[in-house]
Amino acid sequence: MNMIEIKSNPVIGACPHDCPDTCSLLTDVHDNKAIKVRGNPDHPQTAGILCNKVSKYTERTYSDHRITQPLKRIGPKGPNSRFEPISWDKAIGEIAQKLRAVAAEDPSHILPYSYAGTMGKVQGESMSSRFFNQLGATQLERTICSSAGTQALMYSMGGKVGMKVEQFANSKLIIIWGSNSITSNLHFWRYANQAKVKGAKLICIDPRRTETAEKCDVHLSINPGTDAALVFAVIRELVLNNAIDQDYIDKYTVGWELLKERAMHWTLERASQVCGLTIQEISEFAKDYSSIKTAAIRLNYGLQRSKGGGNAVRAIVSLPAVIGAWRYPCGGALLANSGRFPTDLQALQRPELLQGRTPPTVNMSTIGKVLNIKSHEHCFKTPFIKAMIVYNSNPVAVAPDSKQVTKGFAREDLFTVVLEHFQTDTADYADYILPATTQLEHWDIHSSYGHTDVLINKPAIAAVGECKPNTQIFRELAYAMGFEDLCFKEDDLTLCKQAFEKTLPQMSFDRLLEKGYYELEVSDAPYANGGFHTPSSRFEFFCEKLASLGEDPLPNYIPNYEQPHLDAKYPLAMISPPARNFLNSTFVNINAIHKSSDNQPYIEIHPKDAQERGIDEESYLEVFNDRGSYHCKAVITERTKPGLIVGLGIWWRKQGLNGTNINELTSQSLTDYGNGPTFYDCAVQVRPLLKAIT
Ligand SMILES: Nc1nc2c(c(=O)[nH]1)N[C@H]1C(S)=C(S)[C@@H](COP(=O)(O)OP(=O)(O)OC[C@H]3O[C@@H](n4cnc5c(=O)[nH]c(N)nc54)[C@H](O)[C@@H]3O)O[C@H]1N2
Ligand SMILES: Nc1nc2c(c(=O)[nH]1)N[C@H]1C(S)=C(S)[C@@H](COP(=O)(O)OP(=O)(O)OC[C@H]3O[C@@H](n4cnc5c(=O)[nH]c(N)nc54)[C@H](O)[C@@H]3O)O[C@H]1N2
Ligand SMILES: [Mo]
Repeated sequence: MNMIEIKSNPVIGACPHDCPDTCSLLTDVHDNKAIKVRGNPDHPQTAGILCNKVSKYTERTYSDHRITQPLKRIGPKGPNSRFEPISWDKAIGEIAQKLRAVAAEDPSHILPYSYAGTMGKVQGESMSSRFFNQLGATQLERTICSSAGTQALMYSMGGKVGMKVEQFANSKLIIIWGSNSITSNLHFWRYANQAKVKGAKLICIDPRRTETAEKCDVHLSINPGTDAALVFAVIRELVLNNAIDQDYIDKYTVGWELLKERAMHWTLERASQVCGLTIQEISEFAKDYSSIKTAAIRLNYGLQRSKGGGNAVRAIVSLPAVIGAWRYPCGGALLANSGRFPTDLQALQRPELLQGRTPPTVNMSTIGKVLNIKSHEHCFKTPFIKAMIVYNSNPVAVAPDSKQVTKGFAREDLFTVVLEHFQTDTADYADYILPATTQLEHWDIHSSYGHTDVLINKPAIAAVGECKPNTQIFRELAYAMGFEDLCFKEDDLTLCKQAFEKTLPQMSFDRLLEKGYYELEVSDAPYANGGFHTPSSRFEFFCEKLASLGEDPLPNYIPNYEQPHLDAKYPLAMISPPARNFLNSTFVNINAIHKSSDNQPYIEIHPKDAQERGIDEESYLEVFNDRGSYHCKAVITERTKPGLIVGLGIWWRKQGLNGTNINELTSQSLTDYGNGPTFYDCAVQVRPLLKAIT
């Protein structure tokens, strides 16, 4: 399949990782061996720059730990599992037989579980979706990352469309809000830096003094989950100082008077108490925001991982509508630009294969609960899962409340297939592990959530060992299941074309193959004259849709579920944002990266909290709450503040002390909008770990 001969060298590709930057890659190949992956200098968004982890992509591809042949479990499920090799034919035959038997009973007993191991349109949800649609399997609500923020943008703005990222280079005031750009959005940081060199002021709003916060002019160390309160106080200041753009508000928004009324209750004093900022910090921030019309806000998904996360996003994106910053290309806000891409999901995923069936849906963020439903509770709302196929995800490490998740995965009556590159925590629970190709070995096509270019990825090398693309694995499973629709025969190049063929006819596929990227022709200032994609075509401070659902139509400050205070059983707040050298739980097992990173899991704790607990630099910690306990090294630092501990990145459980990772502590409670997870809404206690380090 996909027999296009790759003659060019270097080979053009696209970074598949879940990062807003979606870089264009060049891979130098010699004798079918990938020598080096580089950033494409001709792609303006990439500008020849790659992050540390992806520049080690060949090490990951050729790692000795890579799974290169299908495996079948012969030991117990879990960290002590053992596997033996099995042929592809046998593995596919046995899996199909099992799935056929379960489907014959009720296909809703089968669940796909996937997320963003690759963001590719083809190796993500194309052939796999066709397969599960034809099967009529339970559908997965893919909420684990961005659903609260996404839903917030839908309510207020009607879509995921924001400023063009390159426009930040021209802004005079940049607010980096709930984002550690140097870690998770490096190419945005390049634009912010260009603006800084031209004299722009940079403000970072983040509970932690991140490497990004350190490089900004101002750092507002806000309490987690309190951003909406800050916004209200700022709006009040804007009103009091006559800094609102009444013309923009009148022409292009709905509900201003009601929002204003709510904001007027937020004095500087009140916000200061809730947010943990001084009155002066807030008033100066409001002054900056009111005096610079081309103010630009880069918010990221970090701030929507708490109970009121969706409301916080709605509150923040209201600010540019209040001061009319949307009028300017370099003013406004950016959370995501994914809505600018007309991806043809219909063509890729073929929902018509459901043939009128409406299978149940389960939320991936509560997989711990889903897998612990009892067989007698089986019904449309709570399907009893007997078989699960996991691809592009590592739920045992990344899903919240992992004690529940591992308990579910360990069920002897659960049949689990994992498509993977490595023996992850999730693969430890598989009945079959099927070896998947990496981005260097398969075709794909990509959009981006940070910039506005389509990218193509050509395979640079032949598949390593017996690895196969996800698409091919689902094709073979479809064949073994007897699925006859011709769509199961389409090859990956055809799928790449289908992604935009009908919806973006002006994009020449041949030119894309040659150049590697295509820049969408999209507006620089999408809301300069209103044009929001809401039902009212206006920015909805007041959302009619929410009102009709009987919910609060305005954004509000919604306190966290878990509010630590000094006298509480769990007095510390814990957040667990991305680590610079990892991508969620990907790359944590790559030595080349480990050496350049910290080589063991740790928690940052403020000197004051450490001292009170008898914790010193040599200490190992037990971090605990009612859900579980996590054992790791202590790092005592003023990057965090009293009352807040920070654990970066998602280590695999088996790399952590005593087989634990941070998601032992996080909960399955969901966000206000979008049923998202609340990873950063978590109260814990910490004590020194006395012994038992394994
Ligand atoms: N290197 C690297 N890059 C990544 C990832 C990675 O794991 N590693 N992950 C990728 C993924 S999946 C995503 S979704 C994206 C975005 O991922 P995000 O989760 O947005 O990650 P960050 O941009 O690091 O920003 C999170 C920042 O928000 C701060 N924060 C936490 N709670 C709050 C709060 O309540 N309010 C405010 N104002 N700030 C808060 C954290 O301290 C952190 O610095 O990044 C992607 N890029
Ligand atoms: N505590 C805490 N937990 C979090 C977060 C947090 O900030 N704190 N962040 C959350 C967020 S934002 C996200 S997006 C999720 C991410 O959760 P996941 O999407 O599960 O991301 P990864 O941990 O990177 O795991 C992806 C897996 O896919 C595999 N993979 C990559 N490419 C392919 C392929 O082509 N085929 C196959 N079959 N496999 C492939 C990789 O080897 C890797 O093991 O985690 C969430 N969990
Ligand atoms: Mo994410």
